[in-house]
Amino acid sequence: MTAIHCLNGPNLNLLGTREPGIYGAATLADIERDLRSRADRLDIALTFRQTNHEGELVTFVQEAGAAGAGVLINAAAYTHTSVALRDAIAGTGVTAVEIHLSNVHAREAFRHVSLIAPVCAGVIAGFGPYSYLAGLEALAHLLRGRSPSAP
Ligand code: CA2
Repeated sequence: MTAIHCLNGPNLNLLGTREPGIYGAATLADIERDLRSRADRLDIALTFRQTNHEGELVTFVQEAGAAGAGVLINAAAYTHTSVALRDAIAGTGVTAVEIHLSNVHAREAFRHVSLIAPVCAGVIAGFGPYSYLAGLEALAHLLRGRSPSAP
């Protein structure tokens, strides 16, 4: 069975409580529920996690690698700053898709830079919670294409 770990970085636990103009009204629990339902339909084993700590996010990536799972990641602010996260994705060899709720390229210049994009298979940004669903579909497509049991 295809396994995907959806990893969420700092402050995403606040979704739906503040800044609805940028991030919308959905909470992270709403996003998890919809993602889980899509994952069930696609026969994907989904693990969903959030942390406010950089080192813990690194550990989550390592755990996904050890489990042979793909990584769907909204690293939030660590996207733009974390060499450790980039090294974890590259070093574990996980297949990762970077996602963002907002269109980071239409925002401040510091959000235009992603340290993890070069070590991810692709990036989806700007579609609100739908970025998670699109990212799941794209990652499943990649993982199944690379699996010996894929049709
Ligand atoms: O658009 C995205 O998904 C981001 O990853 C969200 C991050 C931001 O640093 C990235 O540049 C783009 C911020 C997540 C913080 O979310 C909050 C939600 C409600 C209230 C405050 C922060």
